[in-house]
Amino acid sequence: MADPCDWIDGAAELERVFLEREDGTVLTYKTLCDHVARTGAALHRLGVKAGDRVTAQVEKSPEALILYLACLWIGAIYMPLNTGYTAAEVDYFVGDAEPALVVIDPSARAPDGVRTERLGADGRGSLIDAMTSDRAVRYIAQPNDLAAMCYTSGTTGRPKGAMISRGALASNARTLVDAWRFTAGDVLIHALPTYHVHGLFVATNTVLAAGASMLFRAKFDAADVLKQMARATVLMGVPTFYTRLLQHNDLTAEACASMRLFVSGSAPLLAETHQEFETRTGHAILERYGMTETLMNTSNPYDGARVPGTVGPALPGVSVRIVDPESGARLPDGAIGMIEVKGPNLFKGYWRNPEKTAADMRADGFFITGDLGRFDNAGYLQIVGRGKDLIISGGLNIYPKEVEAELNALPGIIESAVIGVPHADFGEGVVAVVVASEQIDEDVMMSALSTRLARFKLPKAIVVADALPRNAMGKVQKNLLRDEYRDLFIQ
Ligand code: MLC
Ligand code: AMP
Repeated sequence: MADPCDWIDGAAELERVFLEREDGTVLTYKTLCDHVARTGAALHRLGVKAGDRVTAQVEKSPEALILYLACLWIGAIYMPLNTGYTAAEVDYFVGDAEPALVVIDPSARAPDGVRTERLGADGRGSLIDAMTSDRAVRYIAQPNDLAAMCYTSGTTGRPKGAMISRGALASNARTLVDAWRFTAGDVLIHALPTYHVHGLFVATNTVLAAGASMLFRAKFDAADVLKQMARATVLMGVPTFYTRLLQHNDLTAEACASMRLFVSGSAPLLAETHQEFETRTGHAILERYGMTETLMNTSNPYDGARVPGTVGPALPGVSVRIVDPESGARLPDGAIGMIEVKGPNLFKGYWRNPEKTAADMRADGFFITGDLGRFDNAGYLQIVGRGKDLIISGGLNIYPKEVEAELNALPGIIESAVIGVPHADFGEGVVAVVVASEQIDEDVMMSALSTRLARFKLPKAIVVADALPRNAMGKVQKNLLRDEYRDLFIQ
């Protein structure tokens, strides 16, 4: 059985480029392997052992990727955090995960009671200073050993750590290399953040498993990505990447001449975006479907029709079924129901939360995704909605309950309902509808929220209402609110 460290070990003498930085300097596979083993030794000296969690809230940099791989190298569990999280949010994650080490930006406040090292966007900091010429030996791993812990919120409660095994990472990367025909000759434009599954596992691991290269960008910038396309072969992105690229007149078939593949995921790609992109460039975007807990589940085919509005058939080795959300009974072909998934890609459960793990798994090993879908006649999955109260904005998840709890805690707010409505740039935009007992200023609410919640979770609009619509059971009818405010962010 393959292990992610095989990608490192197998490349120790390769002079081939692993990544090119924005300043044009490169990191070869050989140097990558050397730095991974030396960072592993530094982690050991800092007290990290196999099975320990290492939390990283750091800007995107090659050194941050080396930290991730060094954790795998010594059998530690990498736990990336969105750089947008506030100190209050980070305190919760650190308290829950009890890491042996936290790595943060030089400018960030250190959480209490845990060993902390620094790593900046420029690849410098105390973590790097701790490196010597010592090299750690490779940890002898089992496929079920944990590789990473990624926090994700369920429909209820606070975010939970999804425990992802080494076997799941290795097998999913191999599956994607084959499905998307990756070779050592590929050059990926890497413009996604590296603290979520998409940029860290789908993009980076697929490149590593193929021995390919990447053009490593600190963040997505449409004009820059357009320029890089002349030297690249693949782009992976969230739908916002594609809607922003389409706003550029320079997006033409000629500009994409060396590109062979555009992949979209993490949020629904509008059929209009798919069609407009194909008309402008001649490329049909390949849409796939995944989750933190499951890595990648389905993908439109590399060869064959890539159908807009679908996420394609199950990937090889993955089983996907549609069931009645209440009874769990299998539904006939074509019916809409809960999407459930099983395969080597599945996570090992939620960290220290066996109740939630059990609630989300069927007895026969299928994971209940919370997404609603149906299979079309060709066996392609269509995601038609979500059974979970979740907003996906620019590929980032926002849990309405979390924002509502912060709003409800503000003085003068009686209650609130947070919804997602169509947004031209982010797909969905967050709107908060609040009922207040007194005149309350939007700016005051926003600045209070911003000390508690990451900026991407903040409402793009707050509206004050006399009351929230409720059904006979007293439940807030968010569908009515979504209808009322559906044109707020689109003309
Ligand atoms: C930034 N902002 C967002 C936002 N990103 N608001 C809502 N949703 C987002 N996604 C805020 C900023 O803080 C700023 O507010 C304002 O919106 C404008 O920011 P911007 O400069 O336009 O944003 P930008 O930095 O360009 O980022 C947009 C983006 C980025 C789409 C490029 O969000 C991004 O890279 N998204 C990808 C996320 C991702 O990797 N998801 C994968 C999850 S894994 P202010 O107030 O600060 O001015 C997963 C599994 C799977 O889902 O299947 O892949
Ligand atoms: P996360 O919890 O961040 O891993 O987000 C996973 C969720 O993103 C899934 O449960 C889906 O709701 C959504 N998602 C991922 N890919 C797609 C896609 N191609 N189309 C629609 N939704 C998607």
